[in-house]
Amino acid sequence: MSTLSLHIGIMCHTSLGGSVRIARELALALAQRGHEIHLITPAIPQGSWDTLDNHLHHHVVGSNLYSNRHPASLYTTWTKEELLKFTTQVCCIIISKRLEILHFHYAVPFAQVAAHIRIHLGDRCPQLVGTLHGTDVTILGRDPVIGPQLSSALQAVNGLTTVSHCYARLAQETFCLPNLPKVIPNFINQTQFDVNNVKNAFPCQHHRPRLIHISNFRLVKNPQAIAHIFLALRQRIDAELWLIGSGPELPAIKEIIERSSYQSDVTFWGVQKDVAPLLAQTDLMLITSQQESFCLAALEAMSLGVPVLASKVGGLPELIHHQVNGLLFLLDDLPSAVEMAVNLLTQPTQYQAMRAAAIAQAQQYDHKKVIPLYEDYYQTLLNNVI
Ligand code: GMT
Repeated sequence: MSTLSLHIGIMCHTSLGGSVRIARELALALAQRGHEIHLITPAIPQGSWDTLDNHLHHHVVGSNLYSNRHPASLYTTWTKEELLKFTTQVCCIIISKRLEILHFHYAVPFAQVAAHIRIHLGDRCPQLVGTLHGTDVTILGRDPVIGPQLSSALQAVNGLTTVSHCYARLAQETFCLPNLPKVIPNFINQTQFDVNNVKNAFPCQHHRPRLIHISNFRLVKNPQAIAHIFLALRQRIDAELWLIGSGPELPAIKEIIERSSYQSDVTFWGVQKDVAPLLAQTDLMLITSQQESFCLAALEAMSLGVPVLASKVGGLPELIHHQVNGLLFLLDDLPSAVEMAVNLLTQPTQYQAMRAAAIAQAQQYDHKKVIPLYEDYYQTLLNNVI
């Protein structure tokens, strides 16, 4: 379907995490394809956000709602005043910039904002699109108070998407949706995660196996299991662990590591703006999440030829095919995870095959393939085909 240049608003949080990354990358990619994009956030972002396109405009509205908050936490418990102020300002942007589409990423509180906008603007309301990313479905959607409110707010939108088939089914069930949300998977810009292009910022000689975990270290990522897997593996083979990111569970992991004899084998890199140069120097990514709608970090690793060992939850089996392009273990079966990691890291032929398969799989999720799916979806909504 060919797409005319559209005026699109994209609303997202500013914390560390995949939904924000996807919203920003989508905004930039759409702007580069000639659409007029208005990225709308409730705060000044953590770190600098490069907005390298004339068609991309960033509006920080509300009262800088993220100041003094942990960079990994999603601030979802807005007061009525915060909601009203944000909604009023977004309505002004919609009218002054003639937005045809307003697309929010993460349901709380943006589905409520969207529902209010529909009431405020009536016939002048643009097409409202929402993308459900993860804990907005699994944790907030199941909350006895927030869940029903969210369900009702989602009735106001014209279109809903999710990032995996598993989450589409889960969202339909959780929110009693009449239709399955459209599945548009997460994506990466392959040029940023291309093993051939990554500038080796920290050149190293041939190294012992290096495991990596990248996350916002929230409880849902079950990150203490990373420490347990690594320490059990380390007793069997010489290896090191790199931890990238920050979040509420990080101190607990540090404590586990510091109590062990392998403290010097673990590097805490903290939050990194550009993870690709580090990721490219590692051999296996560990994911231990209790829930995961997609796992963008896994896709980034695969794109760089780093196989992923992950818990078999949520959308992960749609990306990772066990024993083909990565490894899956049953949640909490840490001994199996250790066994699989040791086997893979000690069998070069199997490792090379899995690495090649991971790269091939990641190529299916390049932004050049996925962004047109969003454009088509917008166009379909504007044509009132849905
Ligand atoms: O819902 C969350 O936990 C936060 C959210 C985020 O903003 O990082 O993460 C979700 O969205 C990402 C982008 O679609 C997905 O890659 C993550 O799998 C998903 N996290 C969870 O489902 C726990």
